[in-house]
Amino acid sequence: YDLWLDYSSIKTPAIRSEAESFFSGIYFFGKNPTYNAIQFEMEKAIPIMIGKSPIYATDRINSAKMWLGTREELAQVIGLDQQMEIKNLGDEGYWMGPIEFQGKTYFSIIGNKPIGVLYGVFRLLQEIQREQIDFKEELSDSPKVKIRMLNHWDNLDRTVERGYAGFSIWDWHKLPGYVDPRYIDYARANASIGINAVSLTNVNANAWILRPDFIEKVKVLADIFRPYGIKVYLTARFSAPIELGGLETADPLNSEVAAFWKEKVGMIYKAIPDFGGFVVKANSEGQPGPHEYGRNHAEGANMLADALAPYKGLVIWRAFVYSHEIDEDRHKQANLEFEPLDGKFKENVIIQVKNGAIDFQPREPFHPLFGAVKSTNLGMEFQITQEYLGQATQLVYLGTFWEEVLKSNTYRPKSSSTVAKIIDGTDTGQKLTLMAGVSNIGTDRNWTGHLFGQSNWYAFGRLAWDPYLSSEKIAEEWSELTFGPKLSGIEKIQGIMINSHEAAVNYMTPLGLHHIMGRSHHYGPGPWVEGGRADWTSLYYHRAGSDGIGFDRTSSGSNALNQYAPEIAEVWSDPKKIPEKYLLWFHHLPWDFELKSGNSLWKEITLHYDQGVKSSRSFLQTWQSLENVIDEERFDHVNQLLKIQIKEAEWWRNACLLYFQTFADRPFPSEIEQPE
Ligand code: GCW
Repeated sequence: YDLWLDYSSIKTPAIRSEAESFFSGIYFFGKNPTYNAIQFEMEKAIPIMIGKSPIYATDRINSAKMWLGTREELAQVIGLDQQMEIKNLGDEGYWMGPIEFQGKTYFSIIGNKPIGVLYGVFRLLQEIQREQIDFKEELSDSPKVKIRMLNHWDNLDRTVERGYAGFSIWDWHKLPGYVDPRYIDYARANASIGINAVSLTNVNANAWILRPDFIEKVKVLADIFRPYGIKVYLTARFSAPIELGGLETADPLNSEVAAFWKEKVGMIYKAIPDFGGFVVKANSEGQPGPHEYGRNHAEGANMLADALAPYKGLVIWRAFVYSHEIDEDRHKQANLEFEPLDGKFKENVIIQVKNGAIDFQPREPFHPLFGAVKSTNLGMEFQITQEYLGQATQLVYLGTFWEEVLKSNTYRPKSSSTVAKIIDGTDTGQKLTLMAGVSNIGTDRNWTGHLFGQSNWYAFGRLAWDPYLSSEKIAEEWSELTFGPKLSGIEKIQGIMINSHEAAVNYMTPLGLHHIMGRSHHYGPGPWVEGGRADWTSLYYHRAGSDGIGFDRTSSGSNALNQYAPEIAEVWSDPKKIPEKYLLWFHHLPWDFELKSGNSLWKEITLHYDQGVKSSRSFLQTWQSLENVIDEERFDHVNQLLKIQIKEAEWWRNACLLYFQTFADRPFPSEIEQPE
């Protein structure tokens, strides 16, 4: 339950005694709810870490040993100009280190705003917990992305779309009267990794959330989250003017519709003065939107943006749009709809783009909208919940995958551009930057169903803060905070994490295969799924036949490749040059096509599936070698789940290989375990 905030006793004597000394004279230079949150956290952490309660200093010189405050507050003792470096860290950054003053050393944490101090304190506690702090060193950091947001796909009846960890933690029935302590722990966890925004409700939205009685409930959550620097957003159902307002239309250009939204927004800001804004899914998968009225996404988004602008609220409009009525490769639809609107969105609109063009597949090449537009705010949407990645029974650490996406070279707007440099504004100049992650949180005691699901929540927060961090480093941080830095064999846990995503891709969708999972629940294999709308069938995506397998997205096929920069289109359109992990995403190739290894495509597919199973078995073996060092509860939990994971890997391998063999009409190579 305590996540990575599961504080434990510090073993290194030097760190322990220094911490003890500094924590015996904590002085806050001001008073505000965020400092209260800091105090609350210290009171939780410090007694466990050093066996003594924190002591607060009554004066800033004599009894103080640790100074906490903003740059301006600290100007009472040290000049503002001595702290110029801190100024450049922005509203949320922090600096920490020793300050010498009148012959005495004060370990200090300074931000430009109280929230920076809170982030600094969390960092300090983590460094101590990992037993690697050097109190003599200076340390500073600030976030590279402005809005670091969780998207909950939580329904008002507490079911969670694509949620695998129980029910929604938002207990609408008992709110506003009953405040579950979990809300505070949720805020602590998020603040400890820098998440500063949360959209509470499903993007397949229910208009009721915008009713005054629900806003009263939302207000309670917003009030709890505020000291932790977290802003609340809600999903807006585009047809709410009809459903709630009694209007006959939701046409964004209709004045009554605009008035409806203005009134709603006004009502919300009266209750929640720092409300973040709306997240909107429109004209996708049957959701209402401006297209019903012959209007485009910009006209829809801008109408809401106008209502929110007086309060500095934002519209986060999703680019995940596709419709089977459009006879185009689904891969292409977002670019087809959004590229022509480049420059037409108001400045308080951000277009939130999934990492890939299809839908959170186990592996996807980056979305071609990144780099394709010049004057549109773009934000990233990752999926933390493992909809297509084994849900809550499989250990799949997503840090490595997200790092791969963020590091992808887009070649636009600059030849050196990467996805990270686009979404943090480095290469685009974009100020309003966003990274959103679809939450994997629910009422399960451990929050995420699978213990290692916690690592994905953690990794998301860290990458949103700094999209250039290495996933290995993040795995190190999380595992040390979760299991203790001194756990012998901790590097084995990190090894499992780092290899887990590639393993899942191998036994699910190797070599660029995609969307071949069970229909609609997306759990387990279903390459045979057919019937109904074409783009919800597996056949549409893998296109296996006696002539070969894969989706031709080159100029002889859908030409989706053309939506990427010419440098990419050129290389990837050659099946001999494209990174093989994307091969069948873009090419339809004969079973005998020769790969870099010298193997035929058929053989290579079988080897990947087989390798996936082998890797998952090796994870269990490694885990079991840690039986004596990990507590029984967590050992058993993961042990049982890894056994399920092996079964599921075998299920994937057997189902996919036996199915594809009916087209390939070739034997399985003798070196693999024969599927049955
Ligand atoms: O991944 C798909 C999911 C839908 C989801 C949709 C979306 C919220 O299968 O459940 O709906 O994406 O992102 O809008």
